[in-house]
Amino acid sequence: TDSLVSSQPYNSNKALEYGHDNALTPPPGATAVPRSITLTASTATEDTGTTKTGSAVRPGTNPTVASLNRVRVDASDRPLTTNQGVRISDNQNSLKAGLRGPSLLEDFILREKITHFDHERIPERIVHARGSGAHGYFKAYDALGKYTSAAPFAEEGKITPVFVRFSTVAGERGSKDTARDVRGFAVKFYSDEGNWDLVGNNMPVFFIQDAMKFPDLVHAVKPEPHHGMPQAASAHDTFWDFVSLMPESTHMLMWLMSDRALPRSYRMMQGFGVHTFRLVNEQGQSIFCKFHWKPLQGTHALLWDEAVKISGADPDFHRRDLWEAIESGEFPEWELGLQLFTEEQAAGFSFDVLDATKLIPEELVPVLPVGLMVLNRNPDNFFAETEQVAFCTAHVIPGIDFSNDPLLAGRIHSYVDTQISRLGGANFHEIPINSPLASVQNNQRDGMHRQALNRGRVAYEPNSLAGGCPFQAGASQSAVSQAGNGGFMPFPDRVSEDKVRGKPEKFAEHYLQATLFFNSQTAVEKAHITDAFRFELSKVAVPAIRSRMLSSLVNVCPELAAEVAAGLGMDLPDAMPKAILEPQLPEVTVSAALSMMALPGECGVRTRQVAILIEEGIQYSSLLRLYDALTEAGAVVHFVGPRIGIFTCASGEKVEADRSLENSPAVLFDAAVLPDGNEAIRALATNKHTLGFIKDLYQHCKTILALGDGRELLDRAGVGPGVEENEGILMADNSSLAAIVPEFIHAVAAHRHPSRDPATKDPAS
Ligand code: HDE
Repeated sequence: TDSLVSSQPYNSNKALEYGHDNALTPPPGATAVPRSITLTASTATEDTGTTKTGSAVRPGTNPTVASLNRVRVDASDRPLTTNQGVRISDNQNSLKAGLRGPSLLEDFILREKITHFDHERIPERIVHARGSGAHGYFKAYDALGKYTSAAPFAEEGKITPVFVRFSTVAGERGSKDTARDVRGFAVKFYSDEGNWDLVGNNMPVFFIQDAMKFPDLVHAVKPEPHHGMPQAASAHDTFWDFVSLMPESTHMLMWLMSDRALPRSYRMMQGFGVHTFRLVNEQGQSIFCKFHWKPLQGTHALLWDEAVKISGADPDFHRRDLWEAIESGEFPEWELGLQLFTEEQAAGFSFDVLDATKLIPEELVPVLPVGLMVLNRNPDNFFAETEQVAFCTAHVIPGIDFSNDPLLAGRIHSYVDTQISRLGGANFHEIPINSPLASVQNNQRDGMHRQALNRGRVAYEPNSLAGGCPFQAGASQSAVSQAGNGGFMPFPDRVSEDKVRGKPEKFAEHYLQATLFFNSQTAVEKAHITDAFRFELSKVAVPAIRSRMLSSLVNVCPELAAEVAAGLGMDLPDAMPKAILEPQLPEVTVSAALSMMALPGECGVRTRQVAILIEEGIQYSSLLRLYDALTEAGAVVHFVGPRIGIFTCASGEKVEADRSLENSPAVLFDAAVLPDGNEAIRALATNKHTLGFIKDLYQHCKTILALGDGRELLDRAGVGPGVEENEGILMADNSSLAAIVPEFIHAVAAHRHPSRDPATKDPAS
């Protein structure tokens, strides 16, 4: 039949599923759909299925949708075939000589299936193996031609499609999302002048100053090679041995021990290009630049105890969060900002801008907002897109150039190189997720898995047989070339120095910015940093390593070092000798932007997960009111029962629990409501999970609203008499409910209530 011999190898229906190819922004109203993935209390009946998440929302699309069409597969109404397109009659039984006889070697169908399966895996990334990705777009606020000729900034309002991958660093591909770790923040811009990859992290500095040390760093943090432990954790001897011997890592260690290493969501972290880059304009003038991504969702973190428990309850916590937000139309957004500064300014700074262990305080060079990135489409296929995407710092476009940061130099080599073995050869740029939207024509040929059909007999330049094509584009900054049509020209940075192995003088100062970072934190953030050092070092078996690290911390802040030492039951050692005794004085000693509290976000309770506990006999009307108010505000409400399924309220209505206390512990929620209803509360109190659930919410400083009898659960959970005096613990009965709802929503939007944080009260907690 026609459908079996279709001339269209790709998914011809898929385009409809994704809307118009030229629809670059989400359809109107798409971002305003409440994320209800549960049955609404008002419509609950036994036979109603759950509403599909975000079913009302069509993911927004961009030109990458069309470019990927050629490889989209549509199996609907089509038969199973082999890879050669031969229809398969029986996918259950191998070919045998008789029903009980031997299987036959000629069974090419079985052999093809098993052989393909045998080769299904590719090597995981050396670092950043665990990650999640999404499509979206970048929109420039203004034309930036004054600073750069880079295509994404060419015009006000210009839209460039992007693919972004977030990741942890140390863990293997299947490791938990909530490890204490740096997070990767890699953005591929499919610009019309070629692909530009901005491969950054969620912290603005790095452990080391020179690429020469990267393999050592990674060998130290990865599972120890003799026994392969621990997975996705820096809390072990080899890591702390290495970093305590490398004082240049101290500043980054402060970030790693801070709450930045435990993001609540990939959507709630900043991104940084880390290195100093160069922008170059059409006239060939250059300015130094640092890239910043600021999440409009704000910066929020997990507590360590939460992170530990989530890693058991939902190891895919961040992957799920990103996927569900995008599916539901809650498209995460980041503002791109630039710190721009001249070489002359840089020369005057107390630190070296080529040193990736240093940041430039925003008080010294402000961040100029230049555009907005929106992630609005989940991948079709995890492997084909998120796993095969190849980010390379070498992928720059005219207008973007490198500085001489020696760490960046190593990266320019490493990323292309690693893809060659990871993705099986030099043609990884042809994998659909990696191929540019800009056209590609050159004389590179052949290699494993080549897809392009280069035509004709000419594969060299210069040539006359192909009319000299493809021809050199010339220099974009040259007066003779037409503006914008020239090729990539490196900035002609003058070099006249001896060839040496060494470091510039200012690289030797290792502590001032670690101190700046610590002094810029709020009390509770400081307490968490202290706790994190204590925890990590308590896992280090060799006392000399602990002691060496403490001696380094003395140089950052003697009080911090003393608290950590006390927590380890150790004496405080003398300060580690410094490499530079009289460093230049820092320009800035406190920088508000370094605290996570500086970016609370603009999203209120949108996408916040709120649990409403239910049982047989709960009081219905108050729940309904809360449910409606919360979903209206964009929160995701879950009814959590002692089991999943339908429960009957005191007044006869039915409510369905989509989660249970057993399958969804408190750490998976941002806030909870304890229901009203005498009998229900008595039953809930006897459930073995309820009181632990409430204790965790309380300990983790989350918002709790107790309705009527529900407050008895707080007493039973032993969260303390006078608990209602605490921030974020709210009580209401029927008459006061209307007044308390906005207060509750406000409290949930605050993320958590640090004044309740035990870390600030008891350092050894
Ligand atoms: Fe990477 N890094 N890195 N890195 N890195 C990789 O490339 C490397 C560094 C970062 O989602 C690898 O494709 C060297 C800094 C991210 O696919 C590898 C050095 C920063 C990702 C590699 C660094 C990063 C990687 C492994 C020091 C923040 C994941 C797989 C000279 C600015 C990208 C791969 C993704 C991945 C090398 C240091 C960020 C081995 C040699 C600094 C976000 O090539």
